[in-house]
Amino acid sequence: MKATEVLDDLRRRFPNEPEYLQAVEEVLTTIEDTYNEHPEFEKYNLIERLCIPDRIYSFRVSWVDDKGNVRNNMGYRIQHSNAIGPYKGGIRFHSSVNQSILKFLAFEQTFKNSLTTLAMGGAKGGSDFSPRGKSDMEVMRFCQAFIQELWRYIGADTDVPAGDIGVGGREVGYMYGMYKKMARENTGTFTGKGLEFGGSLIRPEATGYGNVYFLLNMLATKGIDIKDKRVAISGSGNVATYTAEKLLQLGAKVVSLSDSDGTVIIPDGITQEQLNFVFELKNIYRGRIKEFAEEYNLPYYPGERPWTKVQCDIALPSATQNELNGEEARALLAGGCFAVSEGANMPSTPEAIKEFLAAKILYAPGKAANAGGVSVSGLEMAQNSQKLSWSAAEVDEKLKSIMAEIHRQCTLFGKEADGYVNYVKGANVAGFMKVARAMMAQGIL
Ligand code: NDP
Ligand code: 2IT
Repeated sequence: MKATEVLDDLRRRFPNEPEYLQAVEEVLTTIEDTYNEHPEFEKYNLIERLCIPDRIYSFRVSWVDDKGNVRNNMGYRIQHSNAIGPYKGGIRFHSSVNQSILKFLAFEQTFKNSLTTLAMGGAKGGSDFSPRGKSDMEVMRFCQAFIQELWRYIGADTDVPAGDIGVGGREVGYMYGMYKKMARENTGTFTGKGLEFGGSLIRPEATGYGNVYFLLNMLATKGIDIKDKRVAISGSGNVATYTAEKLLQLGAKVVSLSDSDGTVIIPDGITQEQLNFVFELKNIYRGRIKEFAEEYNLPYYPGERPWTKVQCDIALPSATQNELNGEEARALLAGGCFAVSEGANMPSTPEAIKEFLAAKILYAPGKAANAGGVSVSGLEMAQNSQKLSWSAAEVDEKLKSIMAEIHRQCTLFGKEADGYVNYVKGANVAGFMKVARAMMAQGIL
């Protein structure tokens, strides 16, 4: 089948999975020319095999809350592709989680991991459990119940989960603890672990820092200095806060943060003291960004996203999928925004992407720009295998060179006749070709 025929077929078979179809459409429409140059791929029905996950585990997770009520959530693990290495990808805990969202994330992860230069296949898992408002004990009981079901399908050389929305160091610790107990092994299945039990330095920082490193690579192609640039960030979780930290170190001005309740604007740019407050608020007190706005008397917009609320040179969406639409993209462009680099997975809607590409600004899709997180996860796996731990400087150096290499691959496959680099096409073609070659070499599985 041709790439577009596969897409039509998937639309017919999975009509209730809009996020999955959105991610697949973006990839298939950009790799079509490359695919058509390889008739051998069609013979092996490679595209269809690459779009449909290898397998999906779904299960009920029952746990007891602090009041003694029995609660039930759904749990999932999508093992999308292990063509180039063990299944690898995060776990998301959020009330919105469903099979479509996890299928889109596992699909994206496969291409992202391919770009990292490391040997990792693609996977994603999660639950519609929301850690918001839950006590530590409730979170622990949930994580334990989730792993009692999942543990038999994962392992250091088969499938290695990590964090994502709603899953940070605390949740990984609880899950890894139960995994180790059930599996009777301590080989590092899970990345993002605590430093005391096999975690890697720089893993918490890696996605945010990596996105900034990718941005620096893009800016360098135009000779632009990041210093004093106004940067709008959405979200205030792991990715957003470490993005802000790196930007601050480089002298840029972070003019917004947000959460699912609203947006705070920091007109003159966040200070180190203010950022420390956000880190503590989010990681220790698990508070809301509104409390940060109140503490420093900053403008706060309930229910709003940053994009139309503040002028910026650069936008780094770092919260969730489809959080930046066509209208917001137009507003950003009208305000002079010249670079967008995605910390989140698929934050820009297809309409927003069209606007960015038509305006020929620097636009990096998540699968390239946010690959620093999973890259350092890969480095954590390498350290675990060696029973060694590397210094922060060593890991940071490797992260920088991986992001530079991803940028190089995007440029190689994404440069258009007029010199404009289409990073969407570049990332998709580069990610696809490696996985496709590995699949061809290994036969029909
Ligand atoms: P966190 O849970 O640490 O933070 C998520 C942030 O986004 C929070 O501020 C949260 O607000 C906000 N958010 C989540 N869902 C929504 C929603 N539906 N609407 C509006 N705001 C929302 O997650 P991460 O920082 O780890 O993840 C952020 C993004 O980055 C995700 O797209 C994730 O897939 C991606 N990513 C993460 C990596 C990692 O290493 N952690 C690696 C690569 C990509 P609230 O607290 O109110 O929910
Ligand atoms: O979307 C992502 O790349 C992640 N959530 C990180 C995955 C990982 O295995 O570190």
